[in-house]
Amino acid sequence: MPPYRFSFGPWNLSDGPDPFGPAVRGSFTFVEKVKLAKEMGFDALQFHDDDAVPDLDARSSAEIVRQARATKQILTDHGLVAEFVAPRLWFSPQTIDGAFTSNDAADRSYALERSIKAIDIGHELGTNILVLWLARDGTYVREAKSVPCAMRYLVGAIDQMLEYDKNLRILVEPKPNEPTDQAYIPTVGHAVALSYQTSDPTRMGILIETAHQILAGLDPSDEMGFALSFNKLWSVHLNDQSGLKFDEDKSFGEVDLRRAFNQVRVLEENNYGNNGEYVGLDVKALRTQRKEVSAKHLANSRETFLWLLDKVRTLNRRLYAELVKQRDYEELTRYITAHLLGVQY
Ligand code: XLS
Ligand code: MG
Repeated sequence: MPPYRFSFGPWNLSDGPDPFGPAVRGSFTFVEKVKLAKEMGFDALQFHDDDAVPDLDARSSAEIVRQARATKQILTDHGLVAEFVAPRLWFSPQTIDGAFTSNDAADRSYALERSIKAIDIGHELGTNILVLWLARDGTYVREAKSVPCAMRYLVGAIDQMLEYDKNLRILVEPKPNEPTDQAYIPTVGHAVALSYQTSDPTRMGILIETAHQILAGLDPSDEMGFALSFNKLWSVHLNDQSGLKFDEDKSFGEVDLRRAFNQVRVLEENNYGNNGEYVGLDVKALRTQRKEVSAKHLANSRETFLWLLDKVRTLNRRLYAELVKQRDYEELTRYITAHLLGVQY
């Protein structure tokens, strides 16, 4: 059994702005973030394209390659690798109405070109994984777009990426809302269905984020099990979420420990990681943290995963199977509660 390997993105270490107020602490430089990742026991970093190449839209292809190589060198110098690159398709004026599903053909071309740049950056960073979080591909007003038409645009763009790089693997990260009112690929089921519409479903996988499943009213561990049953769970963004509100990206397990336990259980029971998949954390530091303690959420989330892994591995599997056989689920839930609390059972 290979040990689990962990990753996060540079955006998970921030100076604390939110939509209602500015930064509240100093920022870490990229090199400081890489050092922190290594110190905290992480193995890889995840990248938005412009985390690796700042000011991407303003740069020539030669500059993009040069900057991406410099970023890769920093990773190598610190013993880390890149897990994936994700094009930032939600920031520029050209993505206001969506990226691949914008009603404007010029904007759709921008989204594809930007994604191709992200693929090129991935080459330089040594990863063939592209993550698509389809942030603005959806609507605020239902009548604004045609869904079948939007799906044709989306599949067409994905096919062009798959054609551009024959080794590329694309992971769709579904999320039901925010920033849009309704997203077009809101759930894991939609992402699986989308993958089968593309020219090469074998190169299409899913990244499941805990909070996004909760926002969709679904159970994260069941969604992981569903994707695993199609061999499509190729990355995760573990975090936590308190109910149906904005995407909180809380530390893993800090809202609902039992829900976190079940995510670790499903990953462990289905050999997640055996094909090189990482345990990614997409967690946000509380705005109230001072800078010197503003990386704890990452170390804590990783440690909680390992604590829960121990709980999964020390389950009394004979008792578990017997209770399922007896269909005594009341006793099963009691046993799990006792086990999580460390109560002698
Ligand atoms: C936002 C997403 C984002 C992606 C990476 O809700 O979780 O952080 O994971 O682009
Ligand atoms: Mg995420």
